[in-house]
Amino acid sequence: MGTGNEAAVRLKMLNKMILVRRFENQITELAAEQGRLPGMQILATGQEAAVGVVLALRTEDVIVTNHRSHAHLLAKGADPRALMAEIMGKETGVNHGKSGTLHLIVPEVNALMTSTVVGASPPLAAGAAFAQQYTGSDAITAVFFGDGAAAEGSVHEAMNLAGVWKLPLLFVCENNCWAGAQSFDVHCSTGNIASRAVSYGMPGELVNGNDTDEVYETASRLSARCREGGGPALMELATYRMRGHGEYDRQHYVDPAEIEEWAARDPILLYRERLIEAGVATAEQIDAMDEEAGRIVAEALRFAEDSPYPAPEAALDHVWAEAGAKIY
Ligand SMILES: Cc1ncc(C[n+]2csc(CCOP(=O)(O)OP(=O)(O)O)c2C)c(N)n1
Ligand SMILES: [Mg+2]
Repeated sequence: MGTGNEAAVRLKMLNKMILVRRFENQITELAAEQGRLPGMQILATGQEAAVGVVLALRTEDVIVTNHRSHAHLLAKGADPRALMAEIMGKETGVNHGKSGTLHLIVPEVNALMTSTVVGASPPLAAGAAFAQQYTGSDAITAVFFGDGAAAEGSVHEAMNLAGVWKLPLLFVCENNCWAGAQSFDVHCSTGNIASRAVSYGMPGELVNGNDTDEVYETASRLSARCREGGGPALMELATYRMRGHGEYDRQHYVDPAEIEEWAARDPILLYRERLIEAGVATAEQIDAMDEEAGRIVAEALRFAEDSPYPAPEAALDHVWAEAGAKIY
């Protein structure tokens, strides 16, 4: 897979994945220190190949995501400085410090909503896709949710509605083998999520979620179908949550051999090797890319740390939108 993808796109995907890993490693470090970050820190370490979905989209396309959102948002073009500031609850953050780490919204890049309510993102995304269909827009919506979320009634309702109304909506289930401390086989009777698509009259594809090219190619194909009026589609990324549910979680319930096995399938290492082998980049060029990502993250941290907290009197600003206001 993957040889058909253009070199520029492949380099961009690797670049984004490296930035996401650097960004989240920084959060891991801060989360281990007392009092540095407010709230629960939830990371997508090991799931970075999901950037392939976002890079298959267009700028005007909308994404709706969940609590494990950093890869999606950075890939869509969110500014790492404003994202880090928001995670720290600062005034210069993407939501002026009001959303904190779990409800990040970045309207400038059409990242409409991050919902930490498990299973809430797909119905919200159905609304966005309906708006796109209703206004005759060319844009589509992609929604990210977990394997655990797939068991929620709201997700089935959103899929059914999208199927009935043929909404331009790409459902992206990141099956990372765990939902909190519950393993996939405990909450899913069918062995995979993708096969449920047939119940809603849409295509469903199970892809290797650690293979960036495969993720990108499938997302490109399915999103084109959504855009051409073919209705919704579902893709399931078979991947792995390399860290605990949140940074507080020591994964005492996980067999260490399982983590080791998936570490050997690290999407960034695999993609790095593949691009070197294909002559798309040299090891030195990729190392330079990594160093640059380190600088971007260090600058984001400096910016966030130097920023003030919001003034108490600003607490009610930006809470309501005027009726009829365009919010994305
Ligand atoms: C409606 C609801 N129920 C429970 C929770 C608590 N909770 C937060 S994340 C999570 C697990 C979600 O698992 P999954 O959808 O697989 O996403 P992952 O964390 O693996 O990315 C749970 C149970 C919640 N936030 N919202
Ligand atoms: Mg999960």
